[in-house]
Amino acid sequence: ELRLRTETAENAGFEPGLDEDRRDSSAILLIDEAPHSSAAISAMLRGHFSLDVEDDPQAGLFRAAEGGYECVLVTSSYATYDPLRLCAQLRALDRTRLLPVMLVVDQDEGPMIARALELGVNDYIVRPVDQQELQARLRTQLRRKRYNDRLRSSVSQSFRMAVTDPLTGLHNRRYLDTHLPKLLARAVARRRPLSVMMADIDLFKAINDRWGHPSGDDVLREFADRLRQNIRGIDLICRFGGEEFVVVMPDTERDMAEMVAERLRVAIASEPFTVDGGKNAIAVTTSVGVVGCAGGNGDPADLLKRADAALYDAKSKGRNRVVA
Ligand code: GH3
Ligand code: MG
Ligand code: MG
Ligand code: MG
Repeated sequence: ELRLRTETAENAGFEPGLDEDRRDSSAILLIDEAPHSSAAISAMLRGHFSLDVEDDPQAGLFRAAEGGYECVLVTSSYATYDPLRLCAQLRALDRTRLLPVMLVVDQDEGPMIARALELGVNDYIVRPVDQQELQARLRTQLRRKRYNDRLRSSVSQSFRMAVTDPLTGLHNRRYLDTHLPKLLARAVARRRPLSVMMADIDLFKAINDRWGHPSGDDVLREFADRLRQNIRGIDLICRFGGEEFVVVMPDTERDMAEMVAERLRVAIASEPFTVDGGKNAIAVTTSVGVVGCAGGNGDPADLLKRADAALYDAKSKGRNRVVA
């Protein structure tokens, strides 16, 4: 459902031929070793695109990798270098993998074209180069890149949204479900400790009942902030359920996790939560269950079950406490 919506929105923005006049400010890098050839191609593009020329292939590769270009134009007029090798390198580097690459070939270089396309070169043009054709082919590559860039950023935004809890900005349970198994497997494989803490706000239903649901939401947001402030950056924090939070702490012995949990408990209980834009202050406490996985058991479900049991223990012992 998410994906469909994304594609529809993006397709709406992709209108070939409608989105530009004849000038395009996109930066193009021309890599061409032969002065006569690069001068001729430059003349066809100057004033229409923002063009940089590089005569050394290796330097050209570095420049492309430095970023800022929307397309790379490679010519086959090399005396000292295999243009296909350059194209292959442009495809192999992370920084240039997604850059459109266009190849300019001589008329008798037909066999090179198939190999170039197989390498992932996006398009080619055969000499003698026609100015209109070159510009049109470039524009197509630039348009396609813009479209792909937009799509990619919206896909990664959709992905972020899918694993983020909108109320608190913390990771959600879906994120935990995919990452806890990985973290746990890594801990077991490296024989490193890993601890999990499960925190649940005490008598939260009463807070909602007394102060209203929006104030309850304020409490949840503030709780999430205090969690972030008291947990290391490398720990995974997630809103597990309504007023229940799970923290996964890699490389952390249970004793250490218990201290972190106690620090959190105090950070919650010691300072009332302000809600309704500062109008009301609410005393909040939390109960916390802490478990460790000392080597051995790599079952995430079991770890969460034990954390839940410890939390239940903390509740039944009177709340506002940590059970490890
Ligand atoms: P305990 O100390 O045993 O945990 O008691 P409790 O009242 O906190 O536990 P219970 O599970 O009975 O109540 C949790 C409440 O959290 C009930 C539910 O309406 C509320 N809740 C769940 N999600 C949200 C939310 O997003 N916003 C608000 N305001 N309330 C929520
Ligand atoms: Mg409950
Ligand atoms: Mg609760
Ligand atoms: Mg609960």
